[in-house]
Amino acid sequence: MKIDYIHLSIVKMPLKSPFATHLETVTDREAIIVEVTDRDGLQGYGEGVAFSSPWYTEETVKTSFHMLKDFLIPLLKNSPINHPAEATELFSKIRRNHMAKAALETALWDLYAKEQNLSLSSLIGGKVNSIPSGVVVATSSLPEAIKQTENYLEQGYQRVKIKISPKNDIEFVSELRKRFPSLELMADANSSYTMKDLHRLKALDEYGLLMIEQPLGHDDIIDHSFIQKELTTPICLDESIVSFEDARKAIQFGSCRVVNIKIGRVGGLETALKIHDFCLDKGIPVWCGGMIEFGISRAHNIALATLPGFTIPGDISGSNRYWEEDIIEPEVSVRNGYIEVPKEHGIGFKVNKKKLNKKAIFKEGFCLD
Ligand code: OSB
Ligand code: MG
Repeated sequence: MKIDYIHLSIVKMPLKSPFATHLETVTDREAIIVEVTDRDGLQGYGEGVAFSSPWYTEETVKTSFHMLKDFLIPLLKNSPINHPAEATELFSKIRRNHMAKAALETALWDLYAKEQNLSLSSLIGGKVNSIPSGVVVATSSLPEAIKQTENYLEQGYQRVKIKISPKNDIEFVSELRKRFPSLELMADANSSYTMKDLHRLKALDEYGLLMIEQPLGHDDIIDHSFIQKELTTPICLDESIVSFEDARKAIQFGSCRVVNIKIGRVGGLETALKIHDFCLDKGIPVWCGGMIEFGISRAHNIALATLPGFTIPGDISGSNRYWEEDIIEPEVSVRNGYIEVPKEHGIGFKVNKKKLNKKAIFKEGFCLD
């Protein structure tokens, strides 16, 4: 890969409606768009999914930008690579900062697929033409949660995830279950419970949730293994798994029965693929998590979710779930509960540069040759 130029833009857009968890309410989304251009003028795109403040992980848009500008891009400039899979090893000289690494690494994957005249999905071994789509309802109001759920089911979504904490869990889960008896329903706690709340988690067993996501500490693997033994509902880990080693340990300890894979959280597509392969081998179902993302990251998620271990609908919703207009063309759309996998090369969606520029609040370019 002969990279000539890398361009970073920070884009900012308001969400259609606030996204509320017990940790933070997101109303505006900032993200870094990475554009890599090779010697032949082909371009690959990645999206940095860190938030404006460090509520979900320790990274922010600003720390990601700093890592890209001052460390990751210079590393790539000094050590050119032939395949995107080499980026993980190269970037391992920098501790953590996974979302910054993934932003650049995924752009390299998109570019490489385009150089090979392949869709990203087929490059990584995806087989299916469409993927099932799930959606997240994130509001602190129960009537609003019911309304949104009805609305998303009308749009065809196959699975609904709600956000819970010890403050609203039984109330939300029991009411939604009563109203939607056959709904594929799951709940994400984003680390709002402690070991003392085991009775609350046990009480949720009777509602037939697909899984409970990340009940305990954001960096815990040990305590989850104790509570998983006490629950019939499968635990899914999100925040706790930031590396291949975390996934291996969580599965070997029995800390979860399902894994949420997010490319940004684990530092890139290469590691996401390794975690997928390991889980498939161990019979652990995986699904693709979401980060309230724009179309570029959404497109990378679609490609990832075409792999055989992704047996549960992910948090990959249509562009219109969050945005009045997305920065890609066509937008991601959900039809009869499925998203069609594009056949075009790379991520398979065009970036609308006019829209990207209109939404950009900061830009900087870097020459590599
Ligand atoms: O915990 O899965 C999470 C969004 C931002 C940060 C963390 C999480 C989420 C979601 C997915 O729940 C939302 C989406 O992208 O649709
Ligand atoms: Mg989660």
